[in-house]
Amino acid sequence: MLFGATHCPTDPHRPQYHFLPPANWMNDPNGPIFWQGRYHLFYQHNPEGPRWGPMHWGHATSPDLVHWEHLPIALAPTPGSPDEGGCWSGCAVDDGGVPTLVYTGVTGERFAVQRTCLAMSDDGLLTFRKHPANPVTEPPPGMDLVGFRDPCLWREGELWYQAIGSGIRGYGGAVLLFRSPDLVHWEYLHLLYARSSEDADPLPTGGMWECPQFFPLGDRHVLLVSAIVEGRPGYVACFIGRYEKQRFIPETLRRLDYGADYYAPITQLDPAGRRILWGWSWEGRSPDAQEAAGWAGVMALPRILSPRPDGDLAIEPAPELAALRGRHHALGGGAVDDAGLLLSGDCLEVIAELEAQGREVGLRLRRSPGGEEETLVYYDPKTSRLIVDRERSSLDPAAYGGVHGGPLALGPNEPLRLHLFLDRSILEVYANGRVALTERIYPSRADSLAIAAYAPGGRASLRSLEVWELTSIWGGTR
Ligand code: DQQ
Repeated sequence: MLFGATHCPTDPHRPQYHFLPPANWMNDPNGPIFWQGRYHLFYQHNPEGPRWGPMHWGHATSPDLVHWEHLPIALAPTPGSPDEGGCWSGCAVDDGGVPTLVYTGVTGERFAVQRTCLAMSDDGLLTFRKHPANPVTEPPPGMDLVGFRDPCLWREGELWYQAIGSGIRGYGGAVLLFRSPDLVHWEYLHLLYARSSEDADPLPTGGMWECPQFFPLGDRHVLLVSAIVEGRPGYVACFIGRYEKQRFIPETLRRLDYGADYYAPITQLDPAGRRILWGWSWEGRSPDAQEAAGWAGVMALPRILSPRPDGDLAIEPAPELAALRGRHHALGGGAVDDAGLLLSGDCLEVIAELEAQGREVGLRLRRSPGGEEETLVYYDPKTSRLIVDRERSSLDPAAYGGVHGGPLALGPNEPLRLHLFLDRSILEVYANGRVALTERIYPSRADSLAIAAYAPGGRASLRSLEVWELTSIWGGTR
């Protein structure tokens, strides 16, 4: 089944192996679930245009986590109902054999009324009926909250637990915890966790938390929240800590992804027990450019989260992505001049190992022959950071620049191991198994395709370089 897919081989910025709707707007991934042998993924979708608007749940399915088919829209706002203003984010659960979407119904002026709703499928996730008891959860009386949305559910024994993204007015981001025997009747317990917006050590986490994700990983629990900082969607905060007596006690806090363009992730447990992470990569260009393109929003590649021996989180692209590998190019080790051409392309997977040797080293991507356009990905030993510099990614003033990065402390003999996925306007960078950065770039020149070494004023010592040309996920519609 393929419903009106337009995967535009002629649009130079439209990704070919990242999931996105046939057209128009997408934001958060919603309700990922493995059901009767297939992956199902839903997403916040405005079918009316390439801008945020009345929220629907778009829907797609995959046999392998990699190749996707579009399905009809799963949820649309129902006039006069608790979701008349939109079907906002949430999750999907298996309620004793009935697949059930647990989502945020919004109504009221400026979407001020936010409550949890349910929708069940009786035909294996093709169509959904909304529960007559909707809404099933609303803000506890007496709490002064700035939002109440994005339910995340799990089971403990016979009971369901629901975490809700929120913020306590005048204090900071918060996650509320509810409990239910049947998904319909919910009792408010207490805060799972809240943090002052004044607390900036090591990161400020703002006044409202969207899309909480709470799950065990190894011998710890992880809480992910998409933090609204200074009034705008900011970044994904990742707390690792303990879960005791239905309360979360964080021990560490980091950003989940150090790039500029990653938000509102949701996770699922697959049949093998892996924790799969989906996230939204918003556009890095002006709203006018998005209107002109006719589409906005890309799903970042599925990532596997696992515990690291040092207590941190390992973030790796799902191994299933190897199914996209087409032509393979391998370069042996050796010294390469700065800006020395290695390969070229815009739909590639790259695995490179470079000696760090106390100097800046990395790769130049989407470089034009004269270097007028290029994106830099490199390790800076002075600050022990991995950097993506997109200040010169595009000559188009509609594209946003910026230099972004995250901490990467390489051991004395540890090489820089870059695993890159380049898919036209989206770049995903994974480094040494522990850092991920998602960035959007829009080179304007048709010849901005080269991959070259980055080693300012010297030579890069390359241990190895492997490149695969990746194929489209849309069954030959590339
Ligand atoms: N997007 C949804 C909300 C969520 C926000 C609305 C996060 O449910 O809080 O489209 O991007």
